[in-house]
Amino acid sequence: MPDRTVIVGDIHGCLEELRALLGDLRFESGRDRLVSVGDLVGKGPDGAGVVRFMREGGHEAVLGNHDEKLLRWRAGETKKPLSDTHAAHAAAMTDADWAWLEALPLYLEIPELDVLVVHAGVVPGVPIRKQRREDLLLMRSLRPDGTASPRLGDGRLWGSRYQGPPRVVFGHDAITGLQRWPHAIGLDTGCCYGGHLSALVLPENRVAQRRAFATHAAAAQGPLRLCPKAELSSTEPRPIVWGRLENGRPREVLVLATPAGEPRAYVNVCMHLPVPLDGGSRQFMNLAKTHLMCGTHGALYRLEDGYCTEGPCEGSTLEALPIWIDDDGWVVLD
Ligand code: FES
Ligand SMILES: [Mn+2]
Repeated sequence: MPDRTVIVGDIHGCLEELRALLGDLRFESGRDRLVSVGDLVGKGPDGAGVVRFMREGGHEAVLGNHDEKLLRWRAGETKKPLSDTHAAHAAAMTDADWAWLEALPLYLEIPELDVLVVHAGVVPGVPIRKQRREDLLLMRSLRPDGTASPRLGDGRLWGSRYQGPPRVVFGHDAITGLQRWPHAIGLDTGCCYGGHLSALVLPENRVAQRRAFATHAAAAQGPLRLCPKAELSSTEPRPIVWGRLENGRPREVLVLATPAGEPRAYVNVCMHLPVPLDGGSRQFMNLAKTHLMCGTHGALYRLEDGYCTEGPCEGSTLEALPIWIDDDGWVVLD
């Protein structure tokens, strides 16, 4: 049995912070055991370096949703293009790194400490072998009916309802941050966003933290699951506040369907002057409902591609955000 087991929260490519944290702890390979809650890659500077560090050190991890995203992309299971950081991490990985990532389990039991490690969470009362894969990878809260939701605000944080045993150690929720529940502890403290890298040190049962050396990723949220595709309309764009504009102000996104039924998401800022298309009126389209329209000087934008066909900014294009349909038919904004 190792002297200490160190379970570290979402690393997201923050290799330098990981090294520093282990240095603070005087971590010794061979004597101590290092386990990651997953999400080794994406967002931060060096996901491939983190994978290599874990692999070469003989350390352990469970699979996170961002790790899975790379694997699915590599296997050709998703049409959605990778973000720039994910693509850079994927490009820097060796065959040995891929093989190691592919072999990661969805959960890790450490019976001698009465601990279960998962990436996102578990549904209380359901044995670990019966948990759904997507819940283990994505859940954050429990709806009133007890089912898992990947979102915050759909109900209670799942850890608040979990009775144990075993004690569950998890990550995935940088928005909530450090979570200490009687039988669960959440360790994602947003290192890649300029927060902290956190680790639970057992059996001491203390949390060690290292402040991020930099803000590596924009403080955007993870993917936002919006609604079933069928609920999108080509005549009534749905305004959603999501993320921030470059000037730090909240960003509004108009989500709609093209006449052919394809989902699109455009930032609600005119290409002529930086004002919202509707100018506060909540009328985003022309009267004929064929185009998005800027109410200030009447610029018309095509639904298909955001291209301005008429008006002072003719020839420019609305800023589009990546959007795709999840396996369950939901529209996801990334
Ligand atoms: S500000 Fe939108 S068309 Fe002029
Ligand atoms: Mn995650």
